[in-house]
Amino acid sequence: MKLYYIPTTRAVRPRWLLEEMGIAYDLVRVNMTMTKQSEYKELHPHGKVPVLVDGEVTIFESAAICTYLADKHIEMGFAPPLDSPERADYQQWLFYAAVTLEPPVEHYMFNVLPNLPEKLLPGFFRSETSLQESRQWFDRVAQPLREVLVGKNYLVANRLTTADIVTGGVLLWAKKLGMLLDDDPLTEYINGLMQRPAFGRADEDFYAKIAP
Ligand SMILES: N[C@@H](CCC(=O)N[C@@H](CS)C(=O)NCC(=O)O)C(=O)O
Repeated sequence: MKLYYIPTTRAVRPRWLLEEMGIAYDLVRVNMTMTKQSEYKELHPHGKVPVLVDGEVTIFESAAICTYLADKHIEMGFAPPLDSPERADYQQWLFYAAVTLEPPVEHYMFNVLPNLPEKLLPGFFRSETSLQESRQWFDRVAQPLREVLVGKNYLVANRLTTADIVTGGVLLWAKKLGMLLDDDPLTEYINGLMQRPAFGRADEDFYAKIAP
């Protein structure tokens, strides 16, 4: 099994899950030049990471890779069984993380990262107002997450699932970018996830790259 990977990116999510699962994989470190070559675009049409190649299966999109792995090894408990009532909650938080929680964090990041290509964020979108708007946007969409996590370490079934890994992947960026205050319940949640040994192994270079 091969995971195409760039440190500090969304590729950390499936790597973290693979480390939690303890299954063997080859980490293929690429860079943003290699991902734009036609050979790589056969794996990922947009030239992005992560991509997982597992035998006959080639799959991209970090959340899809995580759910693929969790379902393939469902006996390991990183996804609730298909017929369990927890499955709905699990899918809800997974989609929420990828579709609702991530956009304001990405928008904030684009505003603070130096040297971002103009095509990704034209200069006129980069402003103090835009920064504040993405912070308010994040605070608003994160509220249900704060509420559901009261008294809990994990989102679903009182154990780590890929819903936590994808949500954690988004909150890692939020933490790294300084979007989380110390007294935000999300800080306690993400700090707890980061203490997991598998996370440490997956994110050895967490602070390596995108620091301004
Ligand atoms: N929704 C996709 C986003 C993939 C994505 O944008 N990956 C970024 C890193 S986080 C990337 O590969 N960027 C390289 C580039 O644009 O050249 C996912 O979750 O996998």
